[in-house]
Amino acid sequence: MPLVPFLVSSDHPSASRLKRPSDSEVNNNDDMDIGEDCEQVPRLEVHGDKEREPSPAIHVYSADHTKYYDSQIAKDLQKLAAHVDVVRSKNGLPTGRPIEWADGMTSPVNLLTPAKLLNSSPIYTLDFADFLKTSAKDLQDIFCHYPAIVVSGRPTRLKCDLTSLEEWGGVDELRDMHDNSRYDPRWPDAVFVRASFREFLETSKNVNSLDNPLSGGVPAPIQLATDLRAAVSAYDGFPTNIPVRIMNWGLLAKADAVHPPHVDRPGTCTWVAIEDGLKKWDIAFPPRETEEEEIANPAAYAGEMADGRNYARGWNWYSVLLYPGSMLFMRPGTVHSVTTLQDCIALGGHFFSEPAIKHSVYSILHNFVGSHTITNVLMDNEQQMLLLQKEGLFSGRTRGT
Ligand SMILES: O=C(O)CCC(=O)C(=O)O
Ligand SMILES: [Fe+2]
Repeated sequence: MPLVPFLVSSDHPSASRLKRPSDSEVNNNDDMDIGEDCEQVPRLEVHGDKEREPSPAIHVYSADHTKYYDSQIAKDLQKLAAHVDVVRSKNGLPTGRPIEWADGMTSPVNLLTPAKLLNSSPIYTLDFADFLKTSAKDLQDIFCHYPAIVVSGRPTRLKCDLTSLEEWGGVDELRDMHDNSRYDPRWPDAVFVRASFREFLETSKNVNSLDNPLSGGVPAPIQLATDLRAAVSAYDGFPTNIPVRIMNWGLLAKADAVHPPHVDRPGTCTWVAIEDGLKKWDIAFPPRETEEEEIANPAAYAGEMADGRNYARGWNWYSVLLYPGSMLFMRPGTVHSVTTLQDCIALGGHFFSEPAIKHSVYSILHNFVGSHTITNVLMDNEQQMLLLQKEGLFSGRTRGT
């Protein structure tokens, strides 16, 4: 699932922390009367106001600076936008509204002269055709140097509609979702509702549906996912008793859904690919000069990160516009927050990657130290799997050639 630690309405910046059962807890509770448990979670009231105040526009550029979108976004994101602008200015990148954007536009515009990112950018960008041509070894080398990679131009197929959602399972089946219009700071669980995909499409409320399991048909890109490479039979001699679990999910979110700062499932890299709609993906990186100390320090992944976005620690935030065809990779433990700008359907998942294994280890450590602060996911199957894979990963046999 997509490790969705905290959920909060766009109107309420201080995150309500929602604890969810980890996969292992769910598995261990097979005998539980699930029906009874679920009755406590109310049904989504499909019709109702979005309860959102308009606020000034935020300027969002795609990672490769070829696209721009101007969004009216919740007030609590203004401070983040100001920090993003400071980082952009420091890197010699444009801020504010480009001449290509006119009032009333509703889709991203292409920028005529995209600015070049400096080499010091933590985000590497390339287009899908180049991504396919790049060898696994070269991509893994890129992942060694860049904590985030954004690919653009990946072909898409799904739409935010019933036909596409039928591929994800019963459209009338009830699922856990978050109705952010129910946000109540005194009762963080108030946002949990049960709703079907059909109701999700019908409602105009600010709803986020994050844990939609996908079959194994959408694997993590194998160039970077050395855990999957390890499983490929072509790797003769790779111990067959090493478990590899497919960790894929689908994201479905209404415009204005905000997901505050968090890190994903301990130890895993994340990939996400937008099929339809728009997301502003905010990513935080420690300053280059203190990077090694920061990523090793559990304090940088605790309350200060969740509540203060580590501004006080000098972390740099980048906002990236993800649009249909965008595909993002993040190393384990990458701090991010997400705002859905237009109703969105996306695919994604987790994987382990040998070039980022140091970050897996740090991420597991931070989650162990701050397990109830920064993520809701307990040490579980994935960590056990990682330890079991360790021998194979370090043998070098999984590294791309
Ligand atoms: O799309 C979202 O709102 C959040 C996605 C994400 O970061 C996650 O599920 O972990
Ligand atoms: Fe996440």
